[in-house]
Amino acid sequence: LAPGEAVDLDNCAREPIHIPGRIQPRGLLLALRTDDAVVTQCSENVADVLGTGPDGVLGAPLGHVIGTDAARTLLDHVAAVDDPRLRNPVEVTIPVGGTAERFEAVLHHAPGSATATRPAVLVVELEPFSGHAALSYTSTYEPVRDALTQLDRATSLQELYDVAVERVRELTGFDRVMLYRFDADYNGEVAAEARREDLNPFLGLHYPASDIPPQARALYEKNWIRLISDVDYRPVPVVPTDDPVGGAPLDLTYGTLRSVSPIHVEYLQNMGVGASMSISLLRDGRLWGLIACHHYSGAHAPSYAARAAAEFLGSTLSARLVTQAEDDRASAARRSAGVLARLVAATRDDDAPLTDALTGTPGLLDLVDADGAFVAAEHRVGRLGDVPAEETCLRLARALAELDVEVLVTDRLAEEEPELARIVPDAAGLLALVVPDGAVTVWLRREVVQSVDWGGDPRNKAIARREGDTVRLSPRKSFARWREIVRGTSEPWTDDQVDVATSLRSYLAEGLLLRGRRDIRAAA
Ligand code: BLA
Repeated sequence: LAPGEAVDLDNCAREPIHIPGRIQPRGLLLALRTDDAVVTQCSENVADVLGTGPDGVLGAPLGHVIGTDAARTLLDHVAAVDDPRLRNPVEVTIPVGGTAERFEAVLHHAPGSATATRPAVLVVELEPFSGHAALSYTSTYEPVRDALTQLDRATSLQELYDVAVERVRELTGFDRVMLYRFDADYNGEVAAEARREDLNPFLGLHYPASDIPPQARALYEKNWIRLISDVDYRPVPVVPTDDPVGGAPLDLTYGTLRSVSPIHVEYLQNMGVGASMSISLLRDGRLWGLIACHHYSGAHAPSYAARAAAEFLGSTLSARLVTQAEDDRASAARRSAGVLARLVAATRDDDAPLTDALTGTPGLLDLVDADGAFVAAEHRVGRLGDVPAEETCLRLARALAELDVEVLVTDRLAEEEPELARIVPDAAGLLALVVPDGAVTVWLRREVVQSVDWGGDPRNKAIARREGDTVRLSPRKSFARWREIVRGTSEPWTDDQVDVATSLRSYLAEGLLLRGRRDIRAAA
C-alpha cells in the first residue's frame, strides 16, 4: 500500500502476502544458491541467534555460517530428495559462541527461482529446538495413530469434524481448535470446536468471506499449514529485500516463518488472540475449510513435528471428507425416501384430512429440515414448528396459488419475492409446493444466525479496542459491511431437499385427483 492509503476490501485482496520481505522472529532465515551454497539473503536477526550479523553472513558459504557439519547435513539432505519440503524438518547442531545448540531446519526451494541458466534458491529456516522430544514416538506417532483409528470409525461428517478438532487440540495444545467450513461464496461457519472450558463457544458462528481474502486462500491451497506463534511479534526484515541473482523479492509461499499481513494481525489482536495456526482442508485441490487454532494466553509455538502431525491429520481428514459426504448424502436420501413413503401412505387415507396426514409422525419437517412448515388444503391449515398464525399462512398460500408455479425455492425471499416477504417478514428461506385448487405446502427458514460480537472478548473480559488511524477498515467494520451484503438469506435448500419435496408434490397432485374422483362418485 502507498503511505497514507486507506485499506479497503479491494486493496486488501491485492496485498502481496507471499512476498512480505519479513519473517516472524521465532527463527531465522537464510537463502542460498544451490550450486555453490553461498548465502544471498538472510533475516536481520541472524546476529541474535548465531552471533554474526548480516555483514558476516551474506556472501559467505553456508558452512561458515552454521558450521561445516550442519551445512553438510542440510546439503546432503537436499541432494537426496526431489522436494526437500517432503522430508522436513532436519535436526542440526550449530556451534553458537562455543556451545553446540540444536535447531530444527525447515528447507524448501523458493518457487520460480530456478531458470534455464540458474539453479533454484534454497530457503533454510532455522528454529531453535523446542526442548521436548519433538519427533518422539509418544509425542507424535501415537496420537496420530489413535486419531486415524478414530477418524476411521467415525460414521458421520460431524463425528469426523469433532474427532479432528479434539485431536489437533491434543497434539498442538492450542486453547481453541475450530473446524471452519466455507460455503459456496467462501463465507464460513464454525462447524466443530474443541476449547478450554472457560472460553465462550464460537460453534455455529458465521464469518464473512472477506476475512480470508482470495490471495490468502490461494496461498493456503499451496501451503497447508501456517503458524503465527506470537501475534504481538516485531517483523524481522530479510536483507537484501531483492534476491541479488533473480532481482525479485524472495517468494515465501512455502516459508514457515513468513511474516503475516498487518491487517490480519490487527484482526487477531481485536479478537484477543495471542497465537494462531491454521491447517488447510482441501477438496479436489480447492480450499474447502480450515482447522483454525487460537491461543489466548500469549505466544504458543508447537514443535515443527507436532505441526507436521496436525497437517497430516488435516490431509487425512480432507480425503475422508469426500467419501463421508457421499455416505452422509446416501443415508439422508434413504431416510427421506422412507419418510416420503410413510407420508404418502398417510395421505391416501380418505378419512383423514390431508393437513393431519402431513403434520403427524412423521411430518413435513422430517422430510425437509426447516424452522417451520405448514400445509393449506381442504379449507384447513396444518402447522408445524415455527410458523406464523393460521390467518397469515392462508394469505401466503393464496398469494402462492396466484403465482402460477408448481415449486418455488428461494434462500433470499425479500430479494427474490418481495410480495411474499411482506406477508412473512421473519422468513428468509421458502420452499413451496403448489397443487392448483388442491393444496399449498410450505417450509420456512429464518435468516441464518450471523451475529458475532467482535467487541466480545473470547476470554469473557472486556478488551480495549485499538483505534489505528492509518488502517481505517478494521476487521470489525468489514463484518458490519458483510452483514449488509448477506442480510436476509437463509441456509440454502440442498438439491436433495428440493428433489424430495418435488416428489411429494407429484404424489399430492395424484392423491388429490383420486380423492376428487371418489368424492364425485360418492356424490353421484
Ligand atoms: C488470514 N483470516 C486469515 C486466516 C484466518 C482468518 C483463519 C488464516 C491465518 C491464521 O491462521 O490466522 C479468519 N480466523 C478467521 C476467522 C475466524 C478465525 C473467520 O479464527 C473465526 C473464528 N481479514 C479481514 C479483512 C482483511 C483480512 C477485512 O478481516 C483485509 C482487508 C485479511 N486475513 C487477511 C489476510 C490474511 C488473513 C491478508 C492472510 C494472513 C497471512 O497468511 O499472511
